[in-house]
Amino acid sequence: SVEASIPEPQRAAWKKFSKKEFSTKDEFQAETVQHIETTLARSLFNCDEAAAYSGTALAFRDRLVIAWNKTQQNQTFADPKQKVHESDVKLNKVADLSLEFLMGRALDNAMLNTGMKDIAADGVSDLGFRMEDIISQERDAALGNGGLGRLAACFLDSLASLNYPAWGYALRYRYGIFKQEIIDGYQVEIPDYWLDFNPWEFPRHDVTVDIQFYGNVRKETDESGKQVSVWENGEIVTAVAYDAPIPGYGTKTTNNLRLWSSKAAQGEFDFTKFNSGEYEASVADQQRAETISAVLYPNDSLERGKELRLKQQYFWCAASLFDIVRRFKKSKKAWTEFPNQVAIQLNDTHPTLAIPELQRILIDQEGLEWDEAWSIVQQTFGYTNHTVLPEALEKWSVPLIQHLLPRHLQIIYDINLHFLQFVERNFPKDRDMLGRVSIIEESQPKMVRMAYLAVIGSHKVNGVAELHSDLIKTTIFKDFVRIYGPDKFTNVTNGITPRRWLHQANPRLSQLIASKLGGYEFLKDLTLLHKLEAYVDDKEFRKEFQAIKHANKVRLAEYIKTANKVTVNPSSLFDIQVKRIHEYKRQQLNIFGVIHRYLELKDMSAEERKKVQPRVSIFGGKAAPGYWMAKTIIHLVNQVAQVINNDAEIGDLLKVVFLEDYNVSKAEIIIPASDISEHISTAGTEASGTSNMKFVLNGGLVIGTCDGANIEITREVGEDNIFLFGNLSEDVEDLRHAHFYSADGFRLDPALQRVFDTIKSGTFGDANSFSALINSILEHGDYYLVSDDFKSYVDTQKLIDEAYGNQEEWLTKTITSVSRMGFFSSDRCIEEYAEAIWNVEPVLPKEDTA
Ligand code: F58
Repeated sequence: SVEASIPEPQRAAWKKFSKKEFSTKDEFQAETVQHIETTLARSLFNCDEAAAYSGTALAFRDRLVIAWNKTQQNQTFADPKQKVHESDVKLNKVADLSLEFLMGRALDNAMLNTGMKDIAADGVSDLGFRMEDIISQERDAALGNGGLGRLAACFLDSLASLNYPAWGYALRYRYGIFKQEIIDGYQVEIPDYWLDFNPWEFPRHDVTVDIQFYGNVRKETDESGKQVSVWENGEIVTAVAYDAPIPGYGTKTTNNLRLWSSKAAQGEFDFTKFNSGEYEASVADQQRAETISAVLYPNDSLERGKELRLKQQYFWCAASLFDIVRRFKKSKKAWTEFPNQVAIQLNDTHPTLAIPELQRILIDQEGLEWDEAWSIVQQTFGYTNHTVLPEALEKWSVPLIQHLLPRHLQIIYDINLHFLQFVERNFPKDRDMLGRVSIIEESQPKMVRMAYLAVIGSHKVNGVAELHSDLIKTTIFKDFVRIYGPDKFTNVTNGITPRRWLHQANPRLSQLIASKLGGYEFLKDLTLLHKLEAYVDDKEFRKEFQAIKHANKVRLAEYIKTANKVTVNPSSLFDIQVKRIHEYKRQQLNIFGVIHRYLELKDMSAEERKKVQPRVSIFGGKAAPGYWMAKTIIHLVNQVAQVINNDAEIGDLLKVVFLEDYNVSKAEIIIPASDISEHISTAGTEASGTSNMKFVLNGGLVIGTCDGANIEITREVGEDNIFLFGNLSEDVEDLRHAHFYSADGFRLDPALQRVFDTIKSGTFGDANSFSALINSILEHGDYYLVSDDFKSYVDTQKLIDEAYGNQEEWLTKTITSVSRMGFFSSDRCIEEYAEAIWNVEPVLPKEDTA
């Protein structure tokens, strides 16, 4: 039962020695030095920056743990004296199931969220170190691919900051997203073994779950004469919990991120083999088990249907659900209470197996009837969709699921049967409908459509920006809107945490804002930024705002100098596109635009060149290892950089930089330094985008298509403060069609033709390397509409050069935009989820009672 384990008479002794959170510089230093000397066994004669980081991190970890323990205790069982109703007993109401949490570094975040950074910086300085150097010793926790994983991380920050009782659940990958090296202009992938020293995690060797795979299903009749299914003879792998504290900003609430690690189940280690000298065979099983959580899949869109990926998904869903159910059962409540106590949010379709898994637990293990169980399941889950790209929609082959999860396949078929009967009753005249909406695709082999299963098993489905949420209703889930009605579908426009993406990444700007708004309250209520608009004409404020932007650009220029050995002038216009490399995100459009700019510069006389706005085009991002076209784009960017940066005639007028190994901690340096950032996806393809929000919040402007959250950013900042271009999503289909069938053929803009001719002439190295890229446009239908949008893109870039020429007006645009970004806080998202999907209230931290 949920009871504290120390009996009352002994609690006094316990409390006497119960550790307090440090709150002064002296206390911080004492903790840090103690950790360096004892935990790390170092002395003042061999304490390097790495050791100083470790000591500081351990001191902060201790501080977080104290708050974390209290939070968990407070959220799990309320003080009986204060308890009014039984329903006051809260479980972890929200479980965020996400295969990815792209956390980045934790120390800086922990210091800022606890409000202890200044004290700690002062403290380490006394000990002979600079805080910046210490912070940069930490490796990123890179357990994600891109936007989806980073969104989950922002949500954890907001959930804790808003005092929601919430846990994140994911896998403890031994290898996060690969490290990218650029060698001779090509991407090379290096494994990211990040766990050498990770002070932020707590192994919970006592919190384990045995997970079954394979085996067979037997029907049997129980004592009451009821038919039950028994799943048996499978292979068992154990899930071990590793917990990491998630501190809220300006609150004691510290939530939990639980990561599951796989290991061989007890008894799996074959002692007889070991004894008879077959060491290799005896450890083989162990290694096979550990493989499950070994590595994050680095594909950011294409679904590849690998068995190990499906194993990861089930392993993680089953362990997390077991954990949630175990805690619920301790409360001894009736099962009908489950959806009132627990809300489970599915971050994309990756955790969809949690739906048949919960149904299995309820009917096979808890003995509920199908309908009763199914109603609980549906009320429990919410599903967030992040893409409409057909190649990204998950499908798993029926034979594979049959082999790996035989009982789940039966349940999926039963879910489908009930669902199709329901559809048939309601749409008796529409026979085609059944085939269209069936969870099972009648292909060869048959496939399970995970998105349909997720829609059917959830009570709410949401998209991540207005346009995207409209699109899912008219495309991939059109039939489901007819079946369930429009209310099942909703929108929650994405957001970002202002703590990391303003306060941490851009401390000087945060401080300037605080000085005008009378404190840091805006970090908790970002809508307060609107008050900044009153200062748009304030000379002092403008000067400081501009100086901050310049300083951030100087910092990035220094980084570029060290990393790329390229000198860029910080007074140039910094034009940045950093995100995963993908054809739909159209880095190719950007680099073609750069080549076009280069050709125009080369055409100019020396006199004409004097009037040109100097520009630095900065790219960064990883390509999925098997995505050749994306790798070709990276190669082209690097080749173009090589030529342009070494063209003495061009000098500072144009520089091109590809930043290696883009990740969260690099984003924190890159984003505050932009003048323009590029969000130029083919209309209708980028579900939301979230870096667009980060760039504008840091005083940059956007060049973008009418896609994803760009549309809502435009609505907030005003059309004059964003550079929109290109075709609209409603015209995309017709344009694609016209590429193949238009009567007057495929006509290419002459400027783009010239860009292609230049590439083909070998200016940027072997033309054959880039033929696939050009042919995808000229020969294969230009699916991403690069040719259709090229002219509008380069014309808009011209407008940007002109606008940037008027620095005063530019500054007005950027300040105005920052002040209008209040809507895009992830706090707003979380409140929308809490209200419209989870029906959950915050649990305020209790005052210290010890
Ligand atoms: C991204 N999806 C969307 N997927 O592309 C972006 O528009 C949106 O802002 C963001 O989600 C947050 O909603 C995305 O990042 C992945 O990386 C998946 C990783 C696992 C395989 C499938 C894609």
